[in-house]
Amino acid sequence: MYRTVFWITAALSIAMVLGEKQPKFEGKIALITGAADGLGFGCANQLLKDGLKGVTIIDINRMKGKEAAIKLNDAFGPGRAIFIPADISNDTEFEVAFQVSMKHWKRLDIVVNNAGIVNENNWRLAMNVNAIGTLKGTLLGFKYMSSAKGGRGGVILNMSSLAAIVAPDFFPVYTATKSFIIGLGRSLGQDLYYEHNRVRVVTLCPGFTKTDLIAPERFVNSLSDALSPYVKPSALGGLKNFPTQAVDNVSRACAKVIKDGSNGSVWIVENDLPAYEIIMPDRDSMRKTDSYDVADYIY
Ligand SMILES: *[C@@H]1O[C@H](CO)[C@@H](O)[C@H](O)[C@H]1NC(C)=O
Ligand SMILES: *[C@@H]1O[C@H](CO)[C@@H](O)[C@H](O)[C@H]1NC(C)=O
Ligand SMILES: *[C@@H]1O[C@H](CO)[C@@H](O)[C@H](O)[C@H]1NC(C)=O
Ligand SMILES: CC(=O)N[C@H]1CO[C@H](CO)[C@@H](O)[C@@H]1O
Repeated sequence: MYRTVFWITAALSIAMVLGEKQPKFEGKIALITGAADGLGFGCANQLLKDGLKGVTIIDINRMKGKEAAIKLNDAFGPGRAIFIPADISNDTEFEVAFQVSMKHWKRLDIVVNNAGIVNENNWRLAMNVNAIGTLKGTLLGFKYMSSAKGGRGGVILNMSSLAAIVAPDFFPVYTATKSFIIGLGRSLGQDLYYEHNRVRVVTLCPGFTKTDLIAPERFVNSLSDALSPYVKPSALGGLKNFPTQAVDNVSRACAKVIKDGSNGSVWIVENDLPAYEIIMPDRDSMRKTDSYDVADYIY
């Protein structure tokens, strides 16, 4: 509770200091995974609204993916969105999707690694999609955008989750996969890579958002009670107690962080408020001061 109040206050004050700048993406091309619906679709929609020239939607769901491209072309004009079906946990399919996108648009400026699932029972699949899929997407983003490899540079946004920061008890595998994304982004986002490749890597951690992922019945069924009978009740309590936010508001945060996020930066968006950047604490400040016994040091 205190934490929530703190974050809201922090978010409000940062929002007031920064003001709301309108991001602009004229002439730019984005590739977004898991964009047939939910956050990925919302982010595609927002980037086009902010002037993006074109978007490639990657998704495993062919029917929804096609519909998504049609919806975007209806809203923003023909030829603004294409759909390429691919399973991002399959390296071959994922890379072919990048190649087809490059052939079509002749350029790439923004990659959003958004595809993610909750599946605590099939945890290997969750790892493959959320962690390995994002890593592969990041490496492909570097391959096709790096100025060291003939590209123009660009931005990679990896979708993590507030779960990676607060570690709720009801989905440890999801939490771990989203933590992987933060670690990768913080390391790969540093100047060592940025100066060489001109590819910024930024990470966004949304709180609970009104997508299919958290429709209560589906959500609870994607969890595992193998290690505790209280997992599902805890999750239902969590859904009730964590405020859920609108996709549109997270989509605005997506565009903002792509536009303004510095290399390696990590952002939270929650409670329908503007996104705010977080700073990882210095490790000395993380030391629990009474965690050792003086006797341990005397021989
Ligand atoms: C990956 O995708 C390719 C092309 O669709 C397919 O031939 C291959 O069997 C897939 N690999 C796996 C492990 O599913
Ligand atoms: C996200 O960003 C990090 C840092 O750039 C990168 O290492 C990672 O591969 C990207 N994707 C994931 C899932 O972390
Ligand atoms: C987005 O957040 C604002 C408050 O910041 C809220 O008034 C609005 O309803 C939210 N958008 C949607 C679509 O719910
Ligand atoms: C060029 C650039 O923006 N570099 C920044 C990358 O991130 C580090 C750490 O956050 C900054 O110190 C650099 O200025």
